[in-house]
Amino acid sequence: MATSEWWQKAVIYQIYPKSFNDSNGDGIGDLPGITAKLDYLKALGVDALWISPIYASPQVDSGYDISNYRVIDPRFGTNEDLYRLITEAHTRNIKVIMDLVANHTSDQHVWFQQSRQSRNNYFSDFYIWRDPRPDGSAPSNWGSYFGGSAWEYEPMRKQYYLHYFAKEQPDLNWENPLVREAVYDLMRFWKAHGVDGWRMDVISGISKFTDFPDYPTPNNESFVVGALHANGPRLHEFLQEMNQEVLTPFAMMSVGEAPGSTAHNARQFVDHTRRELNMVFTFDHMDIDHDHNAPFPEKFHLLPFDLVKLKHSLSEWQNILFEHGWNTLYFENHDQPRVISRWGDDQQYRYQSATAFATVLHGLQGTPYVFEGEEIGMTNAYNFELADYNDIEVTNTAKMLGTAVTGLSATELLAAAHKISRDNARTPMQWDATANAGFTSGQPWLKMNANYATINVATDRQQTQSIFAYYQQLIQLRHNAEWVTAGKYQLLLATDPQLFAYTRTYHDHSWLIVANLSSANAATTALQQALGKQQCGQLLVQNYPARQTLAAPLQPYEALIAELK
Ligand code: TEU
Ligand code: CA
Repeated sequence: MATSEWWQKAVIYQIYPKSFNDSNGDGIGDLPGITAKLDYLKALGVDALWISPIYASPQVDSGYDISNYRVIDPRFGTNEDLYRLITEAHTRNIKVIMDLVANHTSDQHVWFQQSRQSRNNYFSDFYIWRDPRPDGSAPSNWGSYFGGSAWEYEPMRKQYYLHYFAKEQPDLNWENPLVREAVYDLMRFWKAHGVDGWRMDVISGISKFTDFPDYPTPNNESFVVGALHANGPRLHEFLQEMNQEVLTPFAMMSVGEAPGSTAHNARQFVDHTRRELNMVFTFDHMDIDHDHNAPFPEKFHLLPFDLVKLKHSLSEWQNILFEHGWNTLYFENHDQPRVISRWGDDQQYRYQSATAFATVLHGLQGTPYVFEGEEIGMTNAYNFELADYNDIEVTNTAKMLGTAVTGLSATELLAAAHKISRDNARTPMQWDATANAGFTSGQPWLKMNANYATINVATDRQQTQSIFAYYQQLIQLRHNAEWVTAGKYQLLLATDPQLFAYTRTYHDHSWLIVANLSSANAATTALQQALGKQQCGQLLVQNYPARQTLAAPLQPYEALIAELK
């Protein structure tokens, strides 16, 4: 596989627009706010922005419920504000990737408003409608990712419609060619306005098993979210069609969010000979601390960090996609908590663990995604009470407390939310130590993380140990070193519980990437044995400046990238 596409040497920065920068004091981040920070992003060195949804939306699921795909939500500004942002980004050689949410729309979208009216209008088959069972109940026991049934009854049609997410997010019917053409058309519309590519929301879900067979219910659960929710029979046919209709002719980059896909079936999406997507986001490595035997919602029953599982998962994707397809590399996004709070140490070793996780991620093959605030080591928000959460996953679960459905107490839910809730990533960006971290002059839409006076961009960039400066180095390395793009990956010490170590080999030269992902010292004896005759040469990146060789043990969260000789 060639490695000459722009996105193969790129680092992409994800912006969660509500929380990035508020330009008009209404407490909500907006497009002029992003434009005002383009020089900051240029200084970091990123090549493209992925902006989470900014389209018209009732915001039931923070913009992932779209009521008009072609209009910018007034909360974020105007279409002209976006065109200006794109122009300004392009001037700085930064590309703009938009979020394509095409598995579902908002129930306020005109398509759904029409579709729900009757069984025989133009939009009737834009969504997935099924008759009730003879007893009037939902067509199947399929569950919603956000709790409860995935089916909602519509009295006007006397039918149920399908929704994988909130009931205000009805799933589109991709079997209908009119739906597919409508999606391709809106993609062309944004291309005409300068958009360079797409991040595709739950793309693995667009093709349904249209007979919706009941899931077996081992735990006596009423509703199940399982394997049938993804990878439906026509998925790859649809993606190939989309590729021919839009992606290839208009040269748009594509990254699909693919819950439910394994490294093996990921090749079906990203094998370059199949002409579907450029890359997909896996959930495998994000699932390592989810207890799959826990009651719903699984994600609120967390397991401790297991480095061996993390290495296994990431290595599988590195190995299986090598020379066939391209990886995404990420630890954070708007659906995940802060990595240093989840798996590192956000107190005593905040700088060290932030840079250590960054090192092992950015040394891999693929395109790294940096989520806003990750580059300054922002942490989870421990100052939230249950009432402070906006994330529908928490608010829905809070409604079910004390019922048989969750088995969680309020105290347990709050403790879990501090660890894993999506709002940990969604608190406003911390720019400086002034009121509300310089994010807004008004009242922020979501509570601030209490630590903004000490953790913020301005403070970090003044430190000798600056996380931002470390990210700059990693990004430059990706731009400049061919081995980072193309080198072959090999994991070392697969079962070592402290060290994540691997080599990248390119044209007979090798480089070592290693991090101690624990807060105790880690001996290097086994590492040196694994390297055999190869010696540690020049250090390219390191988060403990004094080190010159591999002789001494690696200190807590110590990380480095070295040439081997
Ligand atoms: O997420 C898809 C998805 O699978 C989520 O349920 C994910 O597993 C969950 O957020 C993890 O806690 C996408 C978007 O990224 C998410 O923000 C949306 O809520 C969801 O689709 C619906 O559009
Ligand atoms: Ca605003």
